[in-house]
Amino acid sequence: GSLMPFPLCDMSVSRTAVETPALSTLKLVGKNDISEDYNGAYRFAPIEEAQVSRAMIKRYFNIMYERAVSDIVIVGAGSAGLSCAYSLASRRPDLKVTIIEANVAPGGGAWLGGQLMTAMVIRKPADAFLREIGVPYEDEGAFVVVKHAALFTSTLLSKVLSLPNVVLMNATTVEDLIVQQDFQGEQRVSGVVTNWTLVALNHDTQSCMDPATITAPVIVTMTGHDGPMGAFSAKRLVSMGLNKELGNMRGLDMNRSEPAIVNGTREVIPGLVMGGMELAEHDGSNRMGPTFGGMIASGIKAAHEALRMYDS
Ligand code: AHZ
Repeated sequence: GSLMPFPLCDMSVSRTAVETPALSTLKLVGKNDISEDYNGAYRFAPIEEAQVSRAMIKRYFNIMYERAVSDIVIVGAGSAGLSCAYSLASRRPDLKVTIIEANVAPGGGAWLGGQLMTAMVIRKPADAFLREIGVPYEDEGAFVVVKHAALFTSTLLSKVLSLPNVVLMNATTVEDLIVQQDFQGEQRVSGVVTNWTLVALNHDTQSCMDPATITAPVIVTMTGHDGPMGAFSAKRLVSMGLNKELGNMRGLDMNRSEPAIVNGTREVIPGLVMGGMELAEHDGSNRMGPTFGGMIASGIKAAHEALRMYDS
């Protein structure tokens, strides 16, 4: 039989013309075709396989097409990147905020507290952010405790993804930075080079699997401390000669580390804001271990920086 067309849907990001069959050809689902009867008569609306594929394909590629030019790109959806995304996109619904996350699962290291334990510690005054997004906690004086880090991360993620101006492309790696020279000869980061992570992981086994690009006037990099994926931009700035050397993350000192990361979150080279634990590798500041107020506040500071740059 001929395919049933997909229903027309409200696509807030569709600027591309997607061929959608005329409404008149829609096979309408009658009341009798479906049933939510749990006594053995549950019936789904009829569907054809291609409808499912097309429902995903047209959205995914519409998004890639539309976000090839974004307003602000955030690299890394850990606690810092997600806090930045929420602060930015909730305050500025006019901006196209695009998050690129290498992993399938967004959230970075924020699904657990320390040593695979579940509670998440957040020092004051960063607890204000928990009230803003509606995450309950226990007050222990100088800090608060969320009963499970996953409650923080899943709530924040759902708030971020609910914002109509946010796009999250997970399983997608930033492989390089676009660096252009302006009229004064100054080098400026003006975009990111992307590939599907599974492709990026296979550059040694397959030849020439070229990437795509996303350009934006402001890039925020929050890829975490060094590891298999982390500190991406901090390391690339050094290998490109835009920074002499990595500062390298220092040993743990909660009291020095958290304010250093928050107050140091800034435009490290034109067009590029760096924050979260990636900044510890860039600046050579301490790590803080399993306390997340610094990541939240660094994300908020990065949002302020990004807006200042965008609006200037
Ligand atoms: O997958 C990475 C993670 O989700 C992602 N990422 C890294 N490189 C990427 C690339 N392209 C796209 N090239 C990339 N995505 O970035 C995310 C970083 O999240 P994270 O949780 O690792 O970093 P964060 O700075 O948001 O939070 C750090 C949390 C830490 S580490 C620490 C310590 O070691 O003492 N303490 C805290 C609170």
